Amino acid sequence: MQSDTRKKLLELFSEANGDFISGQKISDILGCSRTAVWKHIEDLRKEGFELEAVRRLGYRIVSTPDKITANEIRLGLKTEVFGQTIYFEEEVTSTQKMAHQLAHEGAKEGTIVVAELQTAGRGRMDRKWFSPKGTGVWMSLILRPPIPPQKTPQLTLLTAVAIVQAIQEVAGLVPDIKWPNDILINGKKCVGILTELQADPDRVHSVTIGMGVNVNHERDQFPEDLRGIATSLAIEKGEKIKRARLIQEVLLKMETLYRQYLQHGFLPIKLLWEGYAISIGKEITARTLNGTIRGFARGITDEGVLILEDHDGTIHHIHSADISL
Ligand code: BTX
Repeated sequence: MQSDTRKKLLELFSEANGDFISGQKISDILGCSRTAVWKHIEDLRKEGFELEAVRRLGYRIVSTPDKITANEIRLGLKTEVFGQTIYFEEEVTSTQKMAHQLAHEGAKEGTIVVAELQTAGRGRMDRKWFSPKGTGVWMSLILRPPIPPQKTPQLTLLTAVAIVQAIQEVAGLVPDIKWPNDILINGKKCVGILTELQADPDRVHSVTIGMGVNVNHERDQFPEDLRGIATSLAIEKGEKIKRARLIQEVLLKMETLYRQYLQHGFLPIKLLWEGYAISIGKEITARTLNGTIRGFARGITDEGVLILEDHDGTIHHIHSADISL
């Protein structure tokens, strides 16, 4: 369909606000035959629009497709900096990889890279992140915080709080955070966060925060090995969520928290984070590169490091680990 015909047709449906428009009216306004109208409607269906056709009444739009394009993200974005520069790709190996390159070339703070599909999405420690087409939010955000490199793990916790708040706002679900970067609903992971930095020993050049949110996956869309441990917002909510809307809200919450963080430090973020954390006060197992420790999670330090007390009463500071409850 020619893009101006498509635009006119979408405008007509938008003005109709969910009501029927007769085929005759569409054909008059678009200046084409009734058969051509029918073809245009079929084209929209192929693009993911749900349209109802009723004899004598005409056509009405039931739902628009859940596409994420740069325009969908921009329309209604309430931030000042985050997401104001958008790189959108239908397919990338990893948004992190592309964002690193852009950061290296001098991309501004707040630049985002978003893709519909990642062929090599990655998690921490070179693990894989399952990132199929059209169902998730696969996004990387470039930051240039004036903080020393050892403080960057705090940004992972800040991101977790922002995503939890955005999910609450958009989907009405209340997820839990498991230190440091898992966001769970009903015990299953629906979000992964990967914070990577380019830095000298005393100065951060850029931080790239990768966020993967399972939004509209159905249960059988997950590969078998993830089915028992992963979930999506749609599975938990029982209905689909508009991904562009979620992206806008994540960016807004992140920008607000990031400003607060630069002005007042980590304490306000830490307090919010503790309010969502499930592991604090519980007995947990931490698998680190140096071995496994079992004990009680006593909290996090002002740096965002996990404090673990083992059964001998020894206190361990855990910088990086996988946690199980
Ligand atoms: P992680 O190392 O904490 O989690 C990775 C582990 O999570 C995998 O080993 C697997 O068991 C499980 N897993 C893989 N895919 C999924 C999924 N879709 N849902 C739930 N569990 C899964 C978490 O690492 C950090 C992930 C960041 C992903 C984003 S997407 C945008 C950006 N680009 C990129 O390449 N990575 C980030």
